[in-house]
This record gives sequence, C-alpha cells and structure tokens, in this order.
Amino acid sequence: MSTAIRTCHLCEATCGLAIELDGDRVVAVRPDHDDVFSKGFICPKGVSIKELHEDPDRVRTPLVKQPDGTFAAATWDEAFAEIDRRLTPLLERHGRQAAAVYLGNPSAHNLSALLYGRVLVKSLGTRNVFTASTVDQMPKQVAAAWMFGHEATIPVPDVDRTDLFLILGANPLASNGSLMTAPGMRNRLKAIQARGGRVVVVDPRRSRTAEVADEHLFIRPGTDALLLAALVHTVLDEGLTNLAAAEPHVAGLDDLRAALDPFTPEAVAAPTGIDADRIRTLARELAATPRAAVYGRIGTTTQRFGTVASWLVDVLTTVTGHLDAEGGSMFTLPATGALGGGANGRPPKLGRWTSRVRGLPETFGELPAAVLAEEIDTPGDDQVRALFTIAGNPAASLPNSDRLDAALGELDLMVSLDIYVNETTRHADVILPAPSPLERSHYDIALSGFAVRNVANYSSPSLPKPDGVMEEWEVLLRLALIAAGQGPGGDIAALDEFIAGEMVRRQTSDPASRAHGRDPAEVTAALAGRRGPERLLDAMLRGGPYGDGYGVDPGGLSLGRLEANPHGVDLGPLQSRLPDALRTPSGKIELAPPALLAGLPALEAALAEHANGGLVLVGRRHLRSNNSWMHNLPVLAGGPERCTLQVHPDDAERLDLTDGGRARITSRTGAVEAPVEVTERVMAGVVSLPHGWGHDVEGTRLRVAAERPGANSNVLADEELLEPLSGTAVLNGIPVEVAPVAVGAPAGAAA
Ligand SMILES: Nc1nc2c(c(=O)[nH]1)N[C@H]1C(S)=C(S)[C@@H](COP(=O)(O)OP(=O)(O)OC[C@H]3O[C@@H](n4cnc5c(=O)[nH]c(N)nc54)[C@H](O)[C@@H]3O)O[C@H]1N2
Ligand SMILES: Nc1nc2c(c(=O)[nH]1)N[C@H]1C(S)=C(S)[C@@H](COP(=O)(O)OP(=O)(O)OC[C@H]3O[C@@H](n4cnc5c(=O)[nH]c(N)nc54)[C@H](O)[C@@H]3O)O[C@H]1N2
Ligand code: SF4
Ligand SMILES: [Mo]
Repeated sequence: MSTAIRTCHLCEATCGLAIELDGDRVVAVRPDHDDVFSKGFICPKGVSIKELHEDPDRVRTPLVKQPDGTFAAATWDEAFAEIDRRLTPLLERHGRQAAAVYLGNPSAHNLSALLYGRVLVKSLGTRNVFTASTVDQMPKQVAAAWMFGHEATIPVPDVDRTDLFLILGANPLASNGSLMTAPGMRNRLKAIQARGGRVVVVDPRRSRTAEVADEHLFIRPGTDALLLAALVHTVLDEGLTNLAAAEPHVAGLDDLRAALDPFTPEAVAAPTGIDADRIRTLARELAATPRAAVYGRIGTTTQRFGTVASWLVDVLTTVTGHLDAEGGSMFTLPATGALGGGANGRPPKLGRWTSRVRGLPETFGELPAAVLAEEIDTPGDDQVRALFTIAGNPAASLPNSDRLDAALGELDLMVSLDIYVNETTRHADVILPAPSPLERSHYDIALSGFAVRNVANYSSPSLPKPDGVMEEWEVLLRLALIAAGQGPGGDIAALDEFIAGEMVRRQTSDPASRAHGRDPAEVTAALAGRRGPERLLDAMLRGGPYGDGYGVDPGGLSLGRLEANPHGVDLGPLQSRLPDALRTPSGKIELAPPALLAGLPALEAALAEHANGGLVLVGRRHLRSNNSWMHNLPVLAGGPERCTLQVHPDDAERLDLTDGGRARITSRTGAVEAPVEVTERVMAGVVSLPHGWGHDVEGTRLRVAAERPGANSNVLADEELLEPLSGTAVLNGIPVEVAPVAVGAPAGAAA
C-alpha cells in the first residue's frame, strides 16, 4: 500500500487529495490533511477521481470513425496518418481559415493544454479560435483589461480577512468558487461570520450560498449592473468616496460620477426588484466597513450587461477603499509570475479582426463561441470545414445546441482530444484520448493566479503511464506539426526544444524575471534533464517572483523544490501590488474607460423595464456535477434528479405546473422537457434549469449518464443574444415560455 499526494484538477478550488494505492490499483481517494491550502477539505467530485480513472467508458485508445459511422480502435500512428491524410489537402484547397479550434474548460486545469494548446492554434494559423471563455468569464477579462491594463489582472476577494463579503451571481458552496481559488468556502464563510462579519448574496435564487449567508437579496436576472451602478452612485453622491491607498493610482472619477448620474437607487429599484433604501444602506455599509470585498461571477458575466457589471464590481470596491487592501479585493502574485506581466502601456487587444458571418469582433485572440455554428453551416469562402476540439463539449455548452449539433455533423473533418465519446465527440472523425488524470502531472498555472493565498503545488503522476498512452502535450505537438505541413512523423522533440528555447529567451530578456540578464545557454543547461511541461514549469518557477533564479537564491522555488514538497508550498497571504500590477497606458486604474462607458446607454434604457409577467431562464450548478462531463460516474450520478426546472409557486399555479410533473420549456431557438420542482428558492418570474445535461443523443458511449440524461438547457440559449462588449453569450436571463406536459403525452409532443 502507498499514498500518492496530488492536487485535484476538477474545479478551481485546487484541493489536496491523498490517493491510496495498492500497486497500480486505486483503493480510495481521501483528503490530504497536510495540504498547505485545502487543509483536508475535498468535495465528492474529488473522491470520484477513482471512478473517473476506472470508468470503462473512458476512451483509452485513439478511435477512428468508420464508413458505417461507428468508431474503431486505432494505433496512434494510424490516427495521426488519418488526420494528416484529410487535413493537409483540406488546408491546401480551402486555406487556413477553414480550420477552427475550440478549447474547453478542462484545458484551464491541464499543464499540457495550457502550455502547448497555443502551439497548435498558432500552427493552424486560423482566426477561428474559440474557447469556453466567451460562455464564461470574458466580460471580466475585458473589464480588467480596460481598468487595470491586462485581461488577467483580476482582483480576487481576500475572503480570509474580509468582514463584509458581497457576492453577486456566484454560488461557491456548489461551484467551490471561480476566479477565487479558495478550497473549503463553507468554512471560510463561516469564519467571516465567526469574527462578526457578514455575507450578503445577490441572486435570483436562494442558492446554497444564499442560505448560509446573513442576507439574501433576490434580483431580477440581468440587472446586476443597475444595482452596482446605484451602489456606486450612492457612494459618490453621499460623499462616501474613499480611495484609500489606491488614491494616487486612480483616474476617471469625475467621468464616472457624470456617467452614473441616472442610476439612483430609486431609479433601479423597480427593474432590479431591490428596495432603494436597502441599496443605500448597503452602499453605506460597504463604505463604512474597513475590510469589505465585492465579488461577482457567472450570474454577473454570462448575462446581457456582463462587462458593465464586471467593471462596476471593481469600481465599487475601489471607491469604497477596498481595492488592493487587506480584506478587500487584491491582486495575486503567483509563483509562475503575475498573469498580467509583460509589456506596459498598450491598449487591450480587441477587435483586430471580425468573424466572417456576423462580423463580430475578436477578443484577446478569440471569437465569440456563439458564432461557431454559423461559421460551420454558412457557405462561402473561409467557411469552417475542419474543427479541433480540445477538452471541450461545445454541443452541450454553447448556445443553440440544436444548430451547433447539426453543424458539427456537416464538417469535413473533426478531431477531438477528449476522454469520452459524448455529445460533441460523437461527431469526430478521430478521437485522441488523454491519460487518466492520475497518470499525469499537475500544476494549476491558471488558477493559482486567482488564489486567495499565494500557493505553489505540483503533483507528479500518481500512477505510471500504461503502454499506449500518449501525453496530451505530445499529441498537441504532433497535431501542430501536421498542421504545419510536416506530416504525421514530425520531430516533436525538436519542436519542444524550440519552445523551451523561446521561453528561456523571453525570461533572460524580461526585467521582471529572476533570470533577467542571464546567459540563455547557462539557463538552458540548468533546465536540462527535463522536457515538455515539466521543463517549462521549472523555468517559470525559477524565473518567477519566488524563484531560485537558477541558483542565485538557493532557497527559492524550483520544480525540484516542489517535488520535495508534495503538500505544496505556502507563499503567504495576498500582498498589496499597486502600482506594479497596473499595465494601462496611463499607469493608473481607469475607473471610466470610454470603451466601458459605451455600455451605459443600453443600461440606462433598461431603467424603463419592469416585470411584465414573462418568464426568464437562469442556470445553476450542483456540487455533484461539473459542467457537462462528470455524469458518467456512479458516485456522483446517484441521488435525486438534478436536472429539474425550478419554478416559483405563484408561477406554477398560474401556468398549471405541478411539483414532480413535467414542463415543456420553449425559447426562440428550441424546446426541451424537464421535471418541475416547485420551490420558493427561485423568485417569481424566473425559472432555473442547470446546464450540461441532455445525454440522450445517439452514438455516445456514456452508459451511466444515459440512464438519467436530463435536458440540454443550451437548446434554449440563443446564439443571437450576445453581450456586445465581450462577445459573451447571454446564458442567464433567457426569455422562455413554460407549459405543462400532459400526463401520458408522447415525449416531445407539444403541450
Ligand atoms: N447554459 C449554460 N451554458 C454554459 C454555462 C452555464 O452556466 N449555463 N457555463 C459555461 C461555462 S462557465 C463553461 S466553463 C463551459 C464549459 O464548456 P466546455 O469546456 O465545452 O464543456 P465541459 O462540460 O467542461 O466539457 C469538457 C470536455 O473535456 C473532456 N475532458 C475531461 N477531462 C479531460 C482531459 O483531461 N483531457 C481532455 N483532452 N479532455 C478532457 C470531457 O470529456 C468533455 O468533453 O460551459 C458553459 N456553458
Ligand atoms: N460543482 C460544480 N462546480 C463547478 C462547476 C460545475 O459545473 N459544478 N463549474 C465550474 C465552472 S466552469 C465555473 S465557471 C464556476 C462557476 O461558478 P459560480 O459562478 O459560482 O457558478 P454557479 O454555481 O452557477 O452560480 C451562479 C449563480 O448565479 C445566479 N444567477 C443567475 N443569473 C443571475 C443574475 O442575472 N444575477 C445574479 N446576481 N445572479 C444570477 C444563479 O442562480 C447561480 O446561483 O464553477 C466551477 N465549479
Ligand atoms: S472542490 Fe474542486 S478541487 Fe476540491 S475536491 Fe472538489 S472538485 Fe476537486
Ligand atoms: Mo466556466
């Protein structure tokens, strides 16, 4: 018996796991009580890693689609030869724009995809790059880029030291936190309350987090920006403005004041559904509490005013004196270097090109994922004919799933780097599997940049890689070489050398790096003996802010040091980072960038809106689910039905819906059916259905998930409803109609 310590890669909380092994067999997954950050917290998904590892449905060899539509196992050589045989002539004939890439959420928790995904993208040379960001946090990135100068310079709530925590549109007790890496949120919230602090949740549903909070304010979906504007308005109007230590670094306060003039608490009360007096007192509480943090997540981003709401979250923090302050919202300094590092003073990279069909602008190098379907199904020059999906399930995750599903079926070539035959990959011509999570190393480069403490934690593979398993970074490099026209047998070791050499060159010439000024040959020699992600990670750590500088500071971090500390290395609480963190052309925090002020006229128009009896749909997450892809694991799949339509009793009565009965939900784009859950936990006028379900399509290999398939809520999400400043899909606040399904009516029959 032995125990392997590793960090869970499944969500953003980065919990420490202790994997009990008997030889190569997993006996149990337990919490790692010695993990410097999670200290023994894990959730049921962490435990399910055993079942994920053992899942008989998990793809273990490359699969190639046969003429009869079934998949046959193939060798890696056969799979790459097939891709080369089909991709190379396609690119020659139709050009580089005929290829598209979609990178899904697990890529953000995956060293291979994070460090080598871009190599494939670059090698393809296409502008048709899509990720889950534009169904997620892109509004926050756009707001951060304008305010702070880099899309990754996003402050995180310093939860462990705050005394007033205002949470909008997030349910960390289910999601375990997002853009706020903080394992064990329940205990962290309890600790706020134990020290006399308060937690206030703004949500159209009484979520699990709202239930444990000191106060819950129901809000009409899509109106958070109005509430936030009124909170800022009140602070400015009542003379409560306090920029605190950020004062010398703030620009645009007067422009902000003028722009927010229409948004009084009285004006937003009707559209938001929140009492004007409560808005005023909340603003005063935020201003009067020495340590307070404001945090908005999915409910504030994937909605029609996502970028404005994301911007105003940090404006509110700033004008109440809580930006870059202990217990407020702070910038991290991760071990691999600040995410927003690098060049100073350039405006954000936005709108440098547009999508072919709808002419929508790119955002930081990617196009809105909501246009993927039309780029495939609309004929013309540069039509997308080949698609690579990397750890993504767009058929379940993007708006108007019916259209996208049909479009995926029309592609000339689809290649998926994935571990399941699911709603998306069933359309692939070739599926290339990834190792089991236990067979690979892990370091959360992306999420440690949003952690509420600075922590570094590396996990070696817990189990040896079985014969025939190929690392994802090697697969990505092989694909990159095929895309570059070098055929299926290109020299990936040479390409990897080149990539590492580029990193060394960047480090040695970057004044912020601890390798600055060093001889690149010497640095390269110090990294010898490692390759792939380990070499790049070692370089990032050693040149990073706590690094050993390749021997200059022997106590500093290196991959070797992390290997010797499997429970992680704690680098301490967040520290003030102003003005170093700023990368705006002015070097200041821009409170009122014109590009964001441009979102206010539409917001002002929303002041005239009030409840009209129509229903809007919002989503929700459950602790035992993870987007679309963990429904095949028995330990998570059991228990009560989770894909239910939550309906307020008043609406249920009006619409003749009964608890436990079925409803048909219809939007502009489609219709689905789901069991009804009548509950006061959702506000009147709002219905809630979780996303990531709908596993009843043909041709998948998800035996457990297919038993309780649920309905795909993205059939209802409208690809035409986009938040204009970031190209992010509106996934919360979708107008729908709901009607009962008569008992005994055939499935799919309209009621
Ligand atoms: N209506 C609605 N839609 C939403 C959301 C919502 O709240 N409401 N949320 C949105 C958000 S926040 C996100 S992030 C997206 C997620 O959207 P996606 O990233 O497209 O979808 P996931 O469900 O995360 O699917 C992950 C895929 O990665 C595969 N996978 C898992 N592990 C690995 C691995 O180790 N390697 C590889 N190569 N593949 C792996 C899985 O089999 C699955 O196919 O969905 C978005 N869609
Ligand atoms: N268990 C589990 N954990 C996960 C995931 C998962 O699928 N399952 N997904 C992971 C991913 S990819 C992400 S991005 C994160 C997301 O993490 P969170 O943002 O915490 O996600 P949710 O739990 O969906 O919480 C969003 C809340 O917003 C509310 N909401 C909807 N519309 C509005 C609105 O207009 N205004 C306001 N104020 N609230 C609104 C919903 O009712 C819901 O309670 O979770 C991650 N963690
Ligand atoms: S909270 Fe997230 S990181 Fe922690 S065990 Fe659960 S899934 Fe893994
Ligand atoms: Mo996400």
